[in-house]
Amino acid sequence: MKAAAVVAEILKREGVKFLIGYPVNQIIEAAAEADIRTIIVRQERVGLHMADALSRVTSGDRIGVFAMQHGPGTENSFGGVAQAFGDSVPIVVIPGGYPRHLLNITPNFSSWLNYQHVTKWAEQVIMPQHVPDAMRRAFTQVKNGRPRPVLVEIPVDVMREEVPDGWTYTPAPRLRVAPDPKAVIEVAAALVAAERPVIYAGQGVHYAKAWTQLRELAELLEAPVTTSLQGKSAFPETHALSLGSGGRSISKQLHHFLTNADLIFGIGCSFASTNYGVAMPKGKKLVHATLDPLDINKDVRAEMALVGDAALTLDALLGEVRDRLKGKPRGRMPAVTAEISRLKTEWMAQWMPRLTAKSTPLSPYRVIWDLLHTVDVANTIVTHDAGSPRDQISPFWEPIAPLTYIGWGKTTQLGYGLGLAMGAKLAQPDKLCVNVWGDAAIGFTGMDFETAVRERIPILSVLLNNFSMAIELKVMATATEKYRSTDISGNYADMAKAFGGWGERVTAPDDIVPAIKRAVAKTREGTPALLEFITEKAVDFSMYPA
Ligand SMILES: Cc1ncc(C[n+]2csc(CCOP(=O)(O)OP(=O)(O)O)c2C)c(N)n1
Ligand SMILES: [Mg+2]
Repeated sequence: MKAAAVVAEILKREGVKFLIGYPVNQIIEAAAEADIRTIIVRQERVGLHMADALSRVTSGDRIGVFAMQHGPGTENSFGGVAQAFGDSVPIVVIPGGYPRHLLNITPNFSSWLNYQHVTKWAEQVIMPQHVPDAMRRAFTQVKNGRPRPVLVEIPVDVMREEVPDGWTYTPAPRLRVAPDPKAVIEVAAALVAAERPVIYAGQGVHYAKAWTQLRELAELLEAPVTTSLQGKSAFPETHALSLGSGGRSISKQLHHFLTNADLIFGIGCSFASTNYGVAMPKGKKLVHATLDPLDINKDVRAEMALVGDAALTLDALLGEVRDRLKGKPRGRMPAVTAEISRLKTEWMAQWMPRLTAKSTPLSPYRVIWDLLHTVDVANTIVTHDAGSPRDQISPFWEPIAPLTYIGWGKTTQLGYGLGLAMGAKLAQPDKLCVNVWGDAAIGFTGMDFETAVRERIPILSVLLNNFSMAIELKVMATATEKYRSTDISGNYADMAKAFGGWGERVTAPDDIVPAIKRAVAKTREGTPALLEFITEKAVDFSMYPA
């Protein structure tokens, strides 16, 4: 077998159903020959985002794989891999490499050299017989430890060479690590002793599928729960103990409870400093449970820490906490939930005029509110984009089922959301998959709406078009006044139609819900839909301090 065919066969054994890619890479043809569906995008970055979502919405049970050509393909892919690295997403990237006699000669782009800092594992295969070894290493790394991209660069001449018969491949195992039992006892004691604990859940809970344990711990401790953007949907936000998710904009109840907490317990989170995550107030007792010791004592000082898989960690903690409480809850639930409910009522009263506004151009909050109340939330996967749409949707969207919100933002590349929605739809074809984005974001990756049409990936794209980079108005006042530097133009509903999709431009508040219903119906028929809502240049966010 040729090396490219061996790679395809190994992907099959690893359970890969889709190879997302952009030519030329011999693995694309080899994958098709092996009956792996090949999906071709319009630019590499979007394909990587699709692979990324595939891994995210399957908790890493299925790993997204992307292949591209040496030179321009590898150069143009950098953003997609860097975004996955920033947000800790496990994907396998298989770039072609220059032929061996030119492989590491300037100015030829070396993936192995250049991707070192945005992958957890990168290698070059220079002998065809070592393809199975390289793939075993890559899949073992991507399935274990902290999720992050891995890369195997295979020179084009190696791809064409024969791998001698007798090669073998066994799918890489997924191994779990449990925390130190002694440390678990100390942390359980601290959790029980805390008067006003808050639980902060990250995406480690998603990858470990530890949703039930998270809920059990919260109910046992009668403690409120929030999440990072990446962890959003790990805890039902309609639960009486939910404070909503963290992010750049947050709820009033989250701000209040974090400010008044005596202990914050982070589970499956990095606590990394970021503009797109709620900051931990100073002077709190922080307990940090996470998979990667790299994050312990990095951006925040942890008074106590546990290293291990989130499910095993929560299982161990539940046992210890139950022993301590001896089946007797402390009776805090009514007071805690009443306090959350009172603050939530105040907060919603403050935002209701924006969420139900009848004004034109449309309030982006009204569009989001109507979307939330028109779709079947439990069976919808939604993702935001960089810019105002993220900060407008994330505090108000209340997921009720795990993995129904793809949150992101350790780095925030405009245009990421489209590929995420498409990758989610590939993995979960029965769910409505939605990306909510602004007109700056669509400028980056909008061409790949054509991919959704051509590859029959019927997503719903919700565009908040305010003909502007509204979020930049404040910092570009002079450039805007003198040169109109924040202005953008375009008719994206027409663009969607030109690509063969469903497109509608919506300008009146009463048309929002009917348009959403029509678009959802179109996706059910197999046609991707783009709803272009003409919105105001809103820059009001639920931020604390304002
Ligand atoms: C690739 C990339 N470049 C630059 C930015 C910085 N940035 C964040 S939001 C934004 C403008 C957002 O405009 P739009 O999507 O139209 O949303 P609006 O604020 O108008 O609602 C820019 C330039 C980014 N996030 N990603
Ligand atoms: Mg805009």
